[in-house]
Amino acid sequence: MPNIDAELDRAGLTNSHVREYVHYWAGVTGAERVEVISAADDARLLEESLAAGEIFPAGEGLYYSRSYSKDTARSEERTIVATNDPSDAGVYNNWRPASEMRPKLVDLMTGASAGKTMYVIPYLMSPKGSPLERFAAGVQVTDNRSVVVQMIRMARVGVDYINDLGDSFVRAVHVTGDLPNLGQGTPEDKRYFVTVADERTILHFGSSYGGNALLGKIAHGLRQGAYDGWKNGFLVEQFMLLGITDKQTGERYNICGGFPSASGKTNLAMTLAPDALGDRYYVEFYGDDIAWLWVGEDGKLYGMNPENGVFGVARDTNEATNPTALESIVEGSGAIFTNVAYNEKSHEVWWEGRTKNPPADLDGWLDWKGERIVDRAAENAGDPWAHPNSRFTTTLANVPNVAKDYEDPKGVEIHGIIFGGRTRDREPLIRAIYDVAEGVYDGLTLGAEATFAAEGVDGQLRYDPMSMRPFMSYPESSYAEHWLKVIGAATNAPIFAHVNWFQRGEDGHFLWPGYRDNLRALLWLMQLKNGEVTGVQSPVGILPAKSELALEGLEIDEADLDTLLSIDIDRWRQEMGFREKHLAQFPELPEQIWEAHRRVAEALNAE
Ligand code: OXD
Ligand code: MN
Repeated sequence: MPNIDAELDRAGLTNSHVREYVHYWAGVTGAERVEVISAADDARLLEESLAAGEIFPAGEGLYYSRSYSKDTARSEERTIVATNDPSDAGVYNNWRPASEMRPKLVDLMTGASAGKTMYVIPYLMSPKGSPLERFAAGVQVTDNRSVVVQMIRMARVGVDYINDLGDSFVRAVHVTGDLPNLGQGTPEDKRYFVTVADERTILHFGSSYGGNALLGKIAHGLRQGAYDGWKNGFLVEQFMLLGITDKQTGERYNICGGFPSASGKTNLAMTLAPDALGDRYYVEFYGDDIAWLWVGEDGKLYGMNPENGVFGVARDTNEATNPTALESIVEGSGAIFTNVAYNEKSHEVWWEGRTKNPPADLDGWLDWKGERIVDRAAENAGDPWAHPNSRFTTTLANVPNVAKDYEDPKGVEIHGIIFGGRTRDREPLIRAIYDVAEGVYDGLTLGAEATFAAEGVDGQLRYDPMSMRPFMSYPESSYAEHWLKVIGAATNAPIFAHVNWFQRGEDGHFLWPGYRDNLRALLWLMQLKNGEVTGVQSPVGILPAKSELALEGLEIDEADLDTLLSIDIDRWRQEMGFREKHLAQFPELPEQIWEAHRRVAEALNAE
């Protein structure tokens, strides 16, 4: 038996509820040692991980790691929200009774960390002193050192964050399991990623990668957070958050928003003003993946990024798409790359889209699985070098344009909420919505285009309400109702907008250049909210008049611009049918949402 109390004493972990929790899980998992972590342990843990061959050097103060090859992404089918109340079951949350899941996970975890160290990571998913602090505290126990160094980057870590919080902490238990023998993706799959939301307990077994293993991030920061928010009057969303300052007028706007996967959320979150507008506008970064939103005592809507780092998708990150990200992973930043390609001789890393072509000299290069590129069989020559979900992990403090007040516990006032679809046609560059119910309706019908051509429904979206489909922890109708309630309580309601950077011409070319130029759409939104422009009313919201968009320094075809600033009524009418079916899945959806749907449908029919 490890001497747990001696270690808890050494670390100054005095919270008796946490101590009891650590004792319990050390007993279940059979760990040989217990070690309490603080952020100050980072350098030592990195040294130990390097010595153990768990990570590799990737330049001065940069690290490389590889996950087990079948453990590379979130696994929605193995992810479960469990509670003690069957009415918590929704369409997307994969609900199971807590009484069924808890014993299953205890059974899987029993003895599963034998011979290993159980690291105890006390963390906070907020700046200290936040009004939501008591929902943000957690203690992850894990038997995986790589998870620890990732968590130190993604969360605020140390015993001081939890010692005074009594029982108000999330119990986040992670056991890696015997990765090569878990039957990932087969009928014998042994993995389970369970959030027992009404017990504020997270039990993840069978992974060491990403949200399956860094429990502060997605399991707590999104799923558990959303459930707590529902019960306690705040919102938790998979949203980026940025601030724009107009240096000429001194006006400041903070915008948050959700984008389905692969729709450029991180790139937008870290964007800079286009060069031609850089003298006037300054963009600050708050967060790329999660926002918690609440109405303050002054009636304003506030938001904060609960994370302390960025776990960004590496693919296609380059000087054009996201120069800010590249600057935040430079030598000395302590960034960790996972599942990208690695050169075992030069210690360089590379991923698809980092440069146009892969390095010409193949000497020393290994793909994300650790296999030599030069030894590849001819039929595998075209395989990607990096996994599509390969990542970089870096702390917020490394991001060059991180907002000066990113650690302010008060959070920042939110002026706009955007939803970013990924649509080849129909969706204009931006359409603004003032009405709260119509804005919430728009979020609920967010989606990215899927290729359902085979079923004859080309152009149909895979709906991803508010980009929360994989993270929903309570029923969708309650989710809609909660949104209406929280945003409806704000005295200065944010303006909503739907943006789409992905419209294409008949020949397939993108009509809009994207990336830094996307800021032009958000500048217009700021000006609309501020009464500086009026836009043009359409059945689906207010579109910019051509003369209102700041187009300095942008070369764009007039006809493309016309298409970007107009809507295709026929495609929209078709879309309304798809939306109706999508929303009809959710029993007892608030009448206000249906009214918004009918208003839009009628406006389209009147055209
Ligand atoms: C995700 C992530 O899975 O951000 O969305 O890691
Ligand atoms: Mn995410």
